Amino acid sequence: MDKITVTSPLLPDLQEFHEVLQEIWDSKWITNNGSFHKKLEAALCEYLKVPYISLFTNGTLPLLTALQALRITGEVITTPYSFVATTHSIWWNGCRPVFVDIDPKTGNMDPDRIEAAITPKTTAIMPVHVYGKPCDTARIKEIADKYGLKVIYDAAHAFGVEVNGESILNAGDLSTLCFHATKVYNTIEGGALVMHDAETKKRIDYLKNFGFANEVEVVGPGINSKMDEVRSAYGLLNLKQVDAAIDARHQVAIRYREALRGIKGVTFFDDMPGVRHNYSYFPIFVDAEEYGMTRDELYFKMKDNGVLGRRYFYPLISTFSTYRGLPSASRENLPQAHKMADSVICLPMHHSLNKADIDLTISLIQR
Ligand code: T4K
Repeated sequence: MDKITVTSPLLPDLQEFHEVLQEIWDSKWITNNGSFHKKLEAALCEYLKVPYISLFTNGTLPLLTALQALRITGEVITTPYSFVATTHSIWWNGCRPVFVDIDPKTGNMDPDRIEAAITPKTTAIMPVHVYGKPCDTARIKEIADKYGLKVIYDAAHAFGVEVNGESILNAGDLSTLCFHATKVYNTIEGGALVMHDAETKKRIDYLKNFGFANEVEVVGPGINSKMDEVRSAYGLLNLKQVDAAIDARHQVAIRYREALRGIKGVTFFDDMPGVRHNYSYFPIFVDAEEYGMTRDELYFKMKDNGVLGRRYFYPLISTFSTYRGLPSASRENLPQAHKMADSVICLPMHHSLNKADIDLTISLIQR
């Protein structure tokens, strides 16, 4: 039996990829800000409607580098309901993550809880647009401005997401992207930082290249996180088909919603008004009492039948050994995040799901 996986990578046409590989081979320039790297940065700025972008080798290094670039120290307010890389980036920068509970209506950090978490040591807020659902960026900006804090959005899930025609990636001081194979848009492994001005891009471009400003000057403790030419070229090809992939995902979401609406004990998010969603994930939430089966019972039943959903984001980051001793990691501080983590299943969601895959997934939930 073929398994139906939670996602499947968007792959460029192999013949077209072969042609660009030939070009790279002929040029003998395979990394370090080559021509495909430059072309992909320009193309992504246009597609994403952002002024400046810097490519990275994955989605974790932009998080690490953003905190370095803004010289963040002390405490960083963040959400426990994310992939673990979000909090690890704070820890790797020698800062202390401070967890704030989520808003159950979106899964994102609850802005009403941020102020109570601010201390004299707080220097930044790192929210996540989880599942690509936009955070309340206006409210977060208001709080950040009031207390003089920086805002770095982990926008790993928010490729192409817009609110009232504007990219969500323009919110905050910096936004990070992830182009992993499992995402809506991928460069196999890859990522990016989005910034507002050329000076910040210059600094970040130095930092991702060991801090080199020129052949002899190192202006900061940089790292190596440059995207190479092969993945940049692959990324250019994938950009041509990402809109069609998002449309296909949208159709899957429509079908899931039609079929699952009205099942007692199963809820899901609807689209938000004015938002161009990317349908990166399709989480459902299982209320065991109402549904008559626990989340895990349903999850393993699906698995036994070849439907491999995933429990993103369970367990919560705040429960992992590195973080569970932090005062903000207590269960009492994070009731909504625990509730969501304990009830979620992300259903298969990708551009190449067929009718039979979708029908089987739905039938297993409908019982
Ligand atoms: N911030 C946030 C909010 C993130 O979600 C992530 C990454 C990051 C930061 C960090 O970005 P990166 O440093 O990873 O670029 C996956 C991804 O590895 C990870 O990128 C992603 N978030 C996270 C949410 O999910 P796993 O461990 O669930 O992936 P895996 O290997 O189990 O794959 C899931 C399914 O995808 C497989 O069952 C089948 C399919 N798949 C996967 C791969 C790798 C394929 O069909 N082909 C493939 O090549 O973590």
